Amino acid sequence: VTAVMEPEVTIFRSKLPDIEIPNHLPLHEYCFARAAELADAPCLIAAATGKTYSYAETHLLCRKAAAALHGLGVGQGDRVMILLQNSVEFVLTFFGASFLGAVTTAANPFCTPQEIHKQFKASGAKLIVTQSSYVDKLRNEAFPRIASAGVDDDALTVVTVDDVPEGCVAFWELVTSADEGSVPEVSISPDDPVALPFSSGTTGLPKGVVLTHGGQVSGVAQQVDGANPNLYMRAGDVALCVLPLFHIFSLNSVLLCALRAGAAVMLMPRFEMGAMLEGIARWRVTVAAVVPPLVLALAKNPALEAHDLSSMRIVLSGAAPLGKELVDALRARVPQAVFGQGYGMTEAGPVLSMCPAFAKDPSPAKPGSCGTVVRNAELKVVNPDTGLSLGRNLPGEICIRGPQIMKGYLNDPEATARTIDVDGWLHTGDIGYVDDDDEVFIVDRVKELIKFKGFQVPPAELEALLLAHPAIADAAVVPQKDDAAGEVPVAFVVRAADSDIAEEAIKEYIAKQVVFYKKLHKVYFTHSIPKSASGKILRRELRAKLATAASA
Ligand code: 4UU
Repeated sequence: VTAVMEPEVTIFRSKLPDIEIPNHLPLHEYCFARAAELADAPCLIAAATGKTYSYAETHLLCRKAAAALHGLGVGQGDRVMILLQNSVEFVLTFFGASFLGAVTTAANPFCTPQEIHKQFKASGAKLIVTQSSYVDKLRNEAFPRIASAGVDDDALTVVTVDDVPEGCVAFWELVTSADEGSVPEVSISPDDPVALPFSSGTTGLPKGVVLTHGGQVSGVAQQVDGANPNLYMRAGDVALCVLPLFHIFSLNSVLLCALRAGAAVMLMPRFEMGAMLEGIARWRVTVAAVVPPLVLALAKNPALEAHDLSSMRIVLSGAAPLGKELVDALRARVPQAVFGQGYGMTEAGPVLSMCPAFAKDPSPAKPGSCGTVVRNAELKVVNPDTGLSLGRNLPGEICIRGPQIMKGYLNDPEATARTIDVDGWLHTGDIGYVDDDDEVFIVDRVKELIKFKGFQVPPAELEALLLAHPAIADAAVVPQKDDAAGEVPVAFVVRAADSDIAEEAIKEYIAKQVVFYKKLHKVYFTHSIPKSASGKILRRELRAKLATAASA
């Protein structure tokens, strides 16, 4: 008998020691653990109104929101959809649902009715919290009829945070009158879902990513807990929350981490340069989570000089690659701040690695690095073709394992099995390497995903729309490099026989059906789409075609 050789696996771990993670706690209990101690400290700051809420007020309002949702029929395991910009109401709904053992799925309110409906349907949400201006999107025929008197079994309950259009329920009226003592006692297990963001992962259409209480507690603890937190925030810090909370970067690394650390969260409903700079100066923002296009906008903006940004201590960039030149351009204008990157993926809970220069006891990070793997987790790099583990400095697919990763995709065991292998490794579809100093560098992406300013653009979604057009015989959507957005989606299209459909017509056809960042920036007509024997689009070939065209 010949012994089967176990292939050797190189596992990379954090340079910081592992910590104790209280992941038996429900997420709300974990995040508000110091609510009593910090009762009068600022917790939420609504930048738009200037209103601030202390930890005691926020905690109380979250429990009132739970009671209000419960009164509307929301119970353990139910899904609540949030269709809001960053706001106090977003936070209250998220934690209100958490208290009940319910699950929130947040969507971009700028999405089209069709896009929102897909997530609504897939998530099985029974109630939507939104603002009055978005209600018309829900009057689309795809949605169930909006209940006319609050609770009604077949109808959709729509709660609005401002005005109350016909059939909708007033958020604040319910929340202020709710009795926080009426929140039912629920027993929440660490394995229970708490959040359901949507992501296309490495392939296909957007899928519900099941993030659990225990997983989110772990993911937050890996960043901000322990004697030497990797992302050091404390009471007195003010975190800028301008990235949308429906995306996991902002939800997890800003909101949840800041609350756990006892910091205040300055909520901005949208990105508007002037308001953001004023907010940073007025509320003395210390920690800013940003995406590379925001760094670009800041670096180029002359208004920066007119604002006092001296409070800024940490600038954490993520969701897309951040170039060294860009950092240098901004660093000169905010010299006292530490710049660095986090590397995250919705399915990974989300953070895989974080800049060690953000730690309480900091260590330096090189330009372009995404920091070191978070604590209590394992990272490996594998050859994407053979799956064999690679050593230092060798690029391959990054895989992560730990208590923070998703439980799986909602109702999609096949997609889950393709992403998390039997040994518990989550395959990211990112190509990167770990250097001699344990720093992670991302160099490429083998998955289909396109990222426009950090927003997900799933090619499969656009391809399905293109193929539904009678004048289009075949199509493929791939990323094209772009200075401002990082990447933009472009299409290769095979016209149907006898069709002479023009580029503009195709772009308009798509633009009508999708949110702004999924719009096609270019259509290339071609005679065929390169495919493998099994029918998979050879995206690498198309990307190479674009690259040669660009350099020609
Ligand atoms: C190069 O983008 C995210 C989450 C980002 C995040 C979260 C918490 C960053 C820092 C943080 O603290 O999630 P998704 O699911 O929208 O997109 C995931 C993909 C990754 O697989 C990778 O391809 O976005 C890309 N990405 C990055 N690429 C994410 N961060 C980076 C990065 N550099 N720093």
